[in-house]
Amino acid sequence: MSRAFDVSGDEIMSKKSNRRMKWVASPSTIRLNRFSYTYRLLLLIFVSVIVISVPVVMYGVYIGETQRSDSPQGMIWVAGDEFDMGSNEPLFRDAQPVHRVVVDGFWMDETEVSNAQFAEFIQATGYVTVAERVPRAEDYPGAPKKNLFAGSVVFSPPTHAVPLHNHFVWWNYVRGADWRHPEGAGSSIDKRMDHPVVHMTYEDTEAYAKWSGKRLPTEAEWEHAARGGLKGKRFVWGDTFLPDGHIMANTFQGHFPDHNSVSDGYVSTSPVKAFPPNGYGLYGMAGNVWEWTADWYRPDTYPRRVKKGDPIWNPKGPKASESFDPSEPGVAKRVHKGGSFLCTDQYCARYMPGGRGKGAPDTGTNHLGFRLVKDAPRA
Ligand SMILES: [Ca+2]
Ligand SMILES: [Ca+2]
Repeated sequence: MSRAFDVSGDEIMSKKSNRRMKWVASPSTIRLNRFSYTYRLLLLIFVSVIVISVPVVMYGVYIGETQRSDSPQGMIWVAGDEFDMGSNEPLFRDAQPVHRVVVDGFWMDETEVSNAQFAEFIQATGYVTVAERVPRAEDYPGAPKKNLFAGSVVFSPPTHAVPLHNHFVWWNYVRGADWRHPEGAGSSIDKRMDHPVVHMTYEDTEAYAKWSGKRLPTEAEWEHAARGGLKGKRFVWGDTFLPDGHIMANTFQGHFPDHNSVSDGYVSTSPVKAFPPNGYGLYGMAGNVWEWTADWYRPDTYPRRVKKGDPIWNPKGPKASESFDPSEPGVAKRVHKGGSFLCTDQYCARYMPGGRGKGAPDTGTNHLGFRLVKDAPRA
C-alpha cells in the first residue's frame, strides 16, 4: 500500500512541476525528496487517523447525548433539547400559552424517591421530617394551641358525592401522619418500602437533596423529562389515555372523591415501577404522587415569560416574593408536577405533562413526593 502511494506520489510530483523535476538532480533536492516522502507518510497516517476517528467521536457524542456511561446509579441522562412547554387543555389555564423552551441536559432519578431510599437517608443522618415536629406557635399566628400537633394532610374521602369546588371536604390534617405513617398513627409503610415517600415538605426534599448531592428540578426540566422525547402529546406515553386498553399510570377511577373503583389496582400509592416508564426510561412521570419542583408558582408565569421572546433558555420561574395563588392569596407556593393517584378525568387530570399543580413549601400530603436531578460535570 505504501509502495503504491509512493509511486503514485512521485508520479504526481514529477508530472506537476518541471521545476521539481530539475530539483531531483541536485543534492538538496534529494534531502527534500526524502523529507517529502516522510511528510507524505505522516500525512497518510494523519488522514487515516482523522478518517477513522471522526465517526468514532461523532458516535461517542451521540451516545453521550442519549445514554451516558457515567450516569449515577438509579439516574437517567435526559439530554438537553428545545420543546413545547405548557398545554392547550381548556382546563389548564395556568399552563398557557404553549411556548418554546430550551433546557440543558441533566440526570434525573429514574423513579420517585422511594420509602426505602428515604429510610437510608434517615438512617445516615437522623433527620426529622417537618411532619414529625410539633409546629411552633410563632409560625402559625392565630392557630388554636390545640391544633399545634405533629401531623400532616391526608386524603379522607367522604362517603357520598360532594361538590368539587371545596377541597377541604376531602383533606384533613391528621395527627401522627408522616412518611412512616402515610394515613396517620396506626398506618405503616412496612409493606410499602418500594412505594414513593410521601408527606414531604419542600424543606424535607432539600435536606435529602443536600445529603445525596442532587437538587430539585426546575419546572421546565421536569416537564421536558416527562415528555420523554415525544412532541406535544397529551400524555407522557402518547395521545390516548388507555393505549390498546393498557393502564399506563396510577390515577383515580370511579367517582371522585367518594368512590374509587380501583381498576388500576391501587387505591393510594403504588410501587414506583408499577407502570411502564416513558420514552427516557423514567417511571411515574404521570400519576402515583405529585412531585415538587424548585419553581415558585404564579398562574401567569407563562404569559409573563413569553413577553421576553422565545425560546426561553433554562427558565427558573418567578421570585419567591412574586409567588401568587389566586385560590389562597398571601401564601407563596412552589410548582408541583405530574398529578397523583387522586387525579381523575373528572377532577384534576393533571397527570398530563403540561399540567401544573402548586403547594405551600411547609405542606406535605399523602399524595406528594419528589425526585431529584443532578448536573453533569462541566467539561
Ligand atoms: Ca389508583
Ligand atoms: Ca409522579
